[in-house]
Amino acid sequence: LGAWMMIDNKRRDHQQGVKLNVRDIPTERLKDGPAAPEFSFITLSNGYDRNHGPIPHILPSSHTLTLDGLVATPAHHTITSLQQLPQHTVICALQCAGNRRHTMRTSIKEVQGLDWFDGAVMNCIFRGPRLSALLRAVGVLEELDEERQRAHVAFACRSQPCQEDAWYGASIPLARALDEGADVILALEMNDAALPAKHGGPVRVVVPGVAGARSVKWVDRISVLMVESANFYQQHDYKVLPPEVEDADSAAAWWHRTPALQEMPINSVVGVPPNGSTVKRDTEGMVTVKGYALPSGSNGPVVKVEVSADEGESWVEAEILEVPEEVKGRGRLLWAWSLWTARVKVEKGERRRILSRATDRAGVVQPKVCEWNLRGVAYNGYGEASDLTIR
Ligand code: MTE
Ligand code: MO
Repeated sequence: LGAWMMIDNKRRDHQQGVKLNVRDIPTERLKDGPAAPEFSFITLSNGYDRNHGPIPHILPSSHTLTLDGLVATPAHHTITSLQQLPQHTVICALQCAGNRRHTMRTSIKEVQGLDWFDGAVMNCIFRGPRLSALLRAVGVLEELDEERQRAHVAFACRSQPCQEDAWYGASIPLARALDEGADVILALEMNDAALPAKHGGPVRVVVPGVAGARSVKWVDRISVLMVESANFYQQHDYKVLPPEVEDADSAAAWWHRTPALQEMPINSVVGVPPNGSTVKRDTEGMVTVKGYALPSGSNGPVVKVEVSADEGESWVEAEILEVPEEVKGRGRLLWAWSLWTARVKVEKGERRRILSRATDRAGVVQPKVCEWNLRGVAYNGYGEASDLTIR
């Protein structure tokens, strides 16, 4: 599972962006991962991490998880009791909703938020009990009547004071939580080892296909509610605000009217050649292009990736790489990313671009442009390597 390409994972705390209200949090704790992780099919050790507060270091033996809210019999779990339940494996690409925010900023206009390039994503093997099994055990009705269609399952981490709230929390619709096909788990392991502290160890939620913000790390309370989580990051962040909302003041009136972002859209990114690089064509005038593609939250996997070296006039189909032998058979692949490669003919010149676009199982094609939103979330315009010098 060696490194296959590098993805630019730069980000900076953009000056005009949302002011990082760091308060008492040591700045080194707010770092969001290495500058340029190596991308292999399974992201092994250098995946991004995103923390809205300090990383708590929790002894597994002292951690408890409460299940409460609209359930028949509230319950407590320990890490040991979670380990004793049937374990389910999920291979999924976990991504921050702000992945590719830099491209939205630079190709459309200024946005607020950490200046993520293309590396706020990792594709890992997660393992742990199914959320649906835990919820059934405490007596959540499987038959959802009309009222219950609006119910949410809220995840909280009360041991982490955050920049914008006293704790971290998020919620997903109860229907998704109860749907076995949605593969929501409480991960105790990542890549066949105990979940590392920075990724939420000893236990985190993993909601495949949904914005990473809902996969609450160090989760210590799960509540069935008739409303969404009241947490700041559910209510006032991670939403696709309408394009007319252009600053924080006008956003104030819009947060409660805008749905929380859940499923992420079909996406793809060009990783090789990197932006701004000089590329020498081979003897046939061809250039090798590599990248990743991300499935949408409901119609994975990615079934096709195409590449264009003439601004979208013509497209060549990329080859989607086979999944490594050691990963095959470990789980369904509908939540995983696809790594792809293509050879395209490119004209010599400067400031050239190479574009990519992915198609999902339902035939949805990644759009050329993605509508701008103030927080720069869920950007999925064509993948691009820009400012290339082709020799
Ligand atoms: N859970 C807690 N408790 N605190 C957090 O700050 N960040 C969320 C989510 N879960 C967060 C959290 C966000 S915004 C993302 S994108 C993912 O975790 C990142 O997961 P990772 O750090 O394992 O990559
Ligand atoms: Mo995030």
